[in-house]
Amino acid sequence: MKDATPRATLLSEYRPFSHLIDAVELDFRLAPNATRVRSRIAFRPNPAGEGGPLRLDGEGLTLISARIDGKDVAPRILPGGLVCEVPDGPFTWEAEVEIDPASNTALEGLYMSNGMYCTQCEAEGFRKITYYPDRPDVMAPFTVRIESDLPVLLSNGNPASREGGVAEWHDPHPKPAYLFALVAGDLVAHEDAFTTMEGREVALAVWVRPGDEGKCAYAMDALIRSMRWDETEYGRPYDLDVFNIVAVDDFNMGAMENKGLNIFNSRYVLASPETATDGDYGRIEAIVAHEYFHNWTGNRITCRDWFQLCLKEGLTVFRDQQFTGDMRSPAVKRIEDAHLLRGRQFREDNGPLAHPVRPESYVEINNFYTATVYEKGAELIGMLRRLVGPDAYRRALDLYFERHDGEACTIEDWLAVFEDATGRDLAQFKRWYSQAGTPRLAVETARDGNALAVTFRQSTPPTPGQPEKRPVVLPVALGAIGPDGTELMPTRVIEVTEAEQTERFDLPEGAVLSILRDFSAPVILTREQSAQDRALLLAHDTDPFNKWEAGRTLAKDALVAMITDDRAPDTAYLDALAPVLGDETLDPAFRALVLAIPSDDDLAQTLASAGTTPDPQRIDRARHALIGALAKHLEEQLSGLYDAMRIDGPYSPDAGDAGRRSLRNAALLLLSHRDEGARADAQFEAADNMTDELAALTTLLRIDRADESVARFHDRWRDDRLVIDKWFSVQVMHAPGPKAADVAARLTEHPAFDWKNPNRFRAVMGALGANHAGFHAEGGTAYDLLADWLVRLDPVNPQTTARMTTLFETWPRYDADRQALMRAALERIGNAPGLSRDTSEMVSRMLG
Ligand code: 0A1
Ligand code: ZN
Repeated sequence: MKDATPRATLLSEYRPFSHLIDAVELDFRLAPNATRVRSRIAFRPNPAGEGGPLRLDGEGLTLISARIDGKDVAPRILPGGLVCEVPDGPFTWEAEVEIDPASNTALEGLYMSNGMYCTQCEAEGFRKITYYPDRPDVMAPFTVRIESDLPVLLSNGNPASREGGVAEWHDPHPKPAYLFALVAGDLVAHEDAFTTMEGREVALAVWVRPGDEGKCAYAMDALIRSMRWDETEYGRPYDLDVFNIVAVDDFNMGAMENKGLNIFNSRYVLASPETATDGDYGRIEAIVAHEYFHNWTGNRITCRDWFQLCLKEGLTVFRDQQFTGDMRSPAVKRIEDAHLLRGRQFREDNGPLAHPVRPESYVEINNFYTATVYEKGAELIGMLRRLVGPDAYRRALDLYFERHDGEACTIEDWLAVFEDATGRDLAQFKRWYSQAGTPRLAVETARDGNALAVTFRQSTPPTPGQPEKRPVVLPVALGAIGPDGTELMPTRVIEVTEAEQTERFDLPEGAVLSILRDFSAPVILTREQSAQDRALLLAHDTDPFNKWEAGRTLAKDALVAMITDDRAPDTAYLDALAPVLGDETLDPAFRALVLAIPSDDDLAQTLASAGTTPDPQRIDRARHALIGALAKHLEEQLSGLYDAMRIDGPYSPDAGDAGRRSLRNAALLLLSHRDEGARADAQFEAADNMTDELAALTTLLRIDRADESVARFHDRWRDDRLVIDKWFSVQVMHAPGPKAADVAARLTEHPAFDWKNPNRFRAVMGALGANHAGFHAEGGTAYDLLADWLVRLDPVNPQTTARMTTLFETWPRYDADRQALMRAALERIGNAPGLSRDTSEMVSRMLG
């Protein structure tokens, strides 16, 4: 349990809990300001524990009564919980507490959103509901009784009874408290059913507020496909008679995998063609799958302690990535994931917040739901799979499920199943879990008679608390293309394990190596390569990731030369792009990715890691100039694509149509630099779906001709909260740099700016952070605006505040003036009276 003064929790200090729990019964009498929670818990001593009194976690609870084996007791109440002397053997603990869900703006524990009760218990929210050992290694079956006048009363597991205003639920699967959930509200269901491979009939429901029931079909479809996929790909059937999903408007994160009762941020459930973009549909599919897959990777097998978070998150992200790849295009998915990893995780890994995939210390665990734990964690699973092969991977997973079902596990347990299933020693691989930072992989080639000698040098820069790094295991997938474009060497995987290692390949003069195919390891690859060789790979690489990567690197090289040497846009790059865009054998979604220009933040990161201080204004200008040049150079082709990719007929969110729209809308954006927005104006008027409507609006914002459309969009969608989030967001995200802070400040005065709603807050402030030229505009007004709002939000919602402070994490990249301004903003947040533990940990880590 925690003290009032923040103190770090250490992995090395893990001790098993003193007791085990055989059964938990909870009884809720719901009332907005005075909910009563009665608990009855059957404890017995844990043979692996160290004895001593019973210590239960609890926060913000009013204890009404406590009894042991029916006799009143008077536990000692401490800041983070209570301590009570208990019998040596088994005993029953009973307590009644009162809590105030209506005043719970932090959205952890039991809270209210639009008149509905809901819970969020991961990571340590259950202690705000009742006194309990709120740690993932204490697992128990739960029975829950809910008393309320509200028509829909839900909890985990299977429904046991429903009479009058009382519902009872029973969850037979032992679970940790962080998977507890309760929902009560005036909700309507979109229902369906699923029969598992074992023949179990499962009733499925997506619960939403009345009026939203027409927007649930896609989430339900994604759920059914996820259930089937987990059976066919991992042999994992569902294990209860019901599976419920609830959409809630006020939610700190994306969604939560509570056993049998997933709770979602409504933006990841609700979709209709008119209101959701292709991107929204894709995210709904992925997140529904992610939460569902947690049923086995997270719930049936959970984490021993929060340091092991990547055990469930890395694996579940990897599984949802595989799922999306199977549902859509594996190549496009891999590019998108690698791109996201570089944008978010490399940014984290190369700044003051760098931490290992399995951290060893935290003050507030909620601050460690990071891109490193999730996305880099998933990369580690992908590397393991690549190293052992898909068949051995499947055997190892079968062993994992068989050996550890019902347990709370560690990374050691996870690696042991791979060692046992494959006979492979993973001692060196394990460094990936403990060593922070992004490895650099430098590659040099030399002729050696008939062979090509390829030397790999790996190194990882120091990160906070880790000055020295050791070599890691890098699966490097590579192949080679001949000067005429034919493949000379199909993909093979080299294991780079040494700091320096040379491999020889029998390849003729002129062969062009394609290295790190499929982005086979999460590293920064550095390599001298001519623009000509890159153009050859862009035209002919058989590996889609490296084909895309070649174009990307050409674009970056062109941009870097424009930024640092004031060069004109490189026509070689523009010429190399044309044949790919026109290649009709290529998936339009892939072509759209090739056409995307690296973002300002990506360029800033590229410059910084090459030792150049990024200048946000110059980056912005160069990017604009390249876009202008591209539009001019390829105008005819883009115009042809814009027409050819048009879809006649009703909207479908499937990958094929979505790909066509993404290519068409990428062309639209470029063409707006030639037609002054004429096509975008027309598209904005004619669009019958949100993807095209929003793309048109964004395009008009980018060329600063959107005033009228912005007003029209608002009038059209004023009653749809999720669309209005988009309205807030795009205006800030695409405002011209110097205006962004003003636009954001003006929007915070809009009557619809409900800043206590995390989605709305992020729509404005997250967008400000994402507008690179705007956030880093001269004078620091954007930094100040964000700092003001974070200081205001912190007492209301510490978790969201702490997450949003990461917009400042890149401060060390910039010039002395900006560094000083960003640090001053952080210091101001850090000095706010009564600052939460969440935010103060983030600020102090960033300031070092
Ligand atoms: N486990 C969820 C995400 C989640 C994590 C933390 C939360 O509160 C601190 C809430 C949700 C997932 O991976 O989807
Ligand atoms: Zn997850």
